[in-house]
Amino acid sequence: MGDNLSDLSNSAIQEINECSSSNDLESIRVKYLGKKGTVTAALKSLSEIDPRDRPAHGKRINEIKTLIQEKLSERKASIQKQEINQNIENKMIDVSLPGRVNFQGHRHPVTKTLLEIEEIFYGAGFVVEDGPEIEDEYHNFTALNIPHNHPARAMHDTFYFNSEYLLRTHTSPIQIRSMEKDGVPIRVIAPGKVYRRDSDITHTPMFHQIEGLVIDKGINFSHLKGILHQFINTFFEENTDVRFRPSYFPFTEPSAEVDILSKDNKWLEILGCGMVHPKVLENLGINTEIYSGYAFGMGVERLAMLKYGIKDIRSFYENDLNFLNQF
Ligand code: 2U9
Repeated sequence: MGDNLSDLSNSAIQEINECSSSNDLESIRVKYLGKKGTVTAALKSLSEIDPRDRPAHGKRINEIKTLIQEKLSERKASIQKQEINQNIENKMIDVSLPGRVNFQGHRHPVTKTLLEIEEIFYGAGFVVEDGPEIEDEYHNFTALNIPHNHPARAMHDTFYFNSEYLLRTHTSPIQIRSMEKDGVPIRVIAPGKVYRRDSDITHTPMFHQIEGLVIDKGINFSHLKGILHQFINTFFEENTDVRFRPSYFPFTEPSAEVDILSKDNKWLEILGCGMVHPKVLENLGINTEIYSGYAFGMGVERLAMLKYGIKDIRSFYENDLNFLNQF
């Protein structure tokens, strides 16, 4: 019996010492000290032994019980300490690791180009004007010397809502409205979205234009050439060769298209311009004996394509981050 008790005590202590988790330690407690545990069973079996040996045995079993309890609580404390340290270590933050990179957004290349163009004209004394994208056919066409049945109406591939309202096909109506509001003299640029039923490598149904208009006493074509040379050299950041090629627009007379000489010696069209047609001024009740003016218009996407060497205008509107992040 004595040997059995010693074995019991030794194996309990060994198991406790070798145990490394709170859960396993609890299993050991149940195994020895639980209701059906070995030590409990030994105490219960005291009644079966010789009554003269009972006190000594009882004392010995109780000593073992106390010893196991002590060892259990010692081990429990040390395991808990270990587990806490382990926890701290697992959750430790390595402050030397590089931080998470936050995705930083930026302006769309078309917006960037538009603001850049605006800035150049703002610096040359132009006021920036805004206007509605849904226009009536008077402000989009008639006031600009494009009457009903004029072939230019067909050229514009217009999105119509009904016989009167449409999506503006150019930003010119902004300037008509500016003159209706403030009269002349006027020196404005009109940037914004315009819409045409057109889609291919160089056309999207929505694109951006910037138009300019100057009406004052004694304005002539040399003023127009001066401002456009100044703009082109600032925008393309170098001395660019420029040529003015005769053209036709219903709202300007004479009219011209402006080309720049590319690095591979090709003339590239970048904008259109001209002296404002007297009919347009007369429509607004402006005395053409006193006032004259020039106007110009350019496509913002086209200018961005020329500046950054982009081949397909549709890439601006595909939301491909690899494309957009280049800018
Ligand atoms: C008023 C009078 C005249 C604006 C002008 C152009 C020439 C022109 C095109 C450039 C490329 C349109 O985006 S594009 O396809 N524009 O060539 N625009 S003169 O003339 C005006 C504007 C307002 C009152």
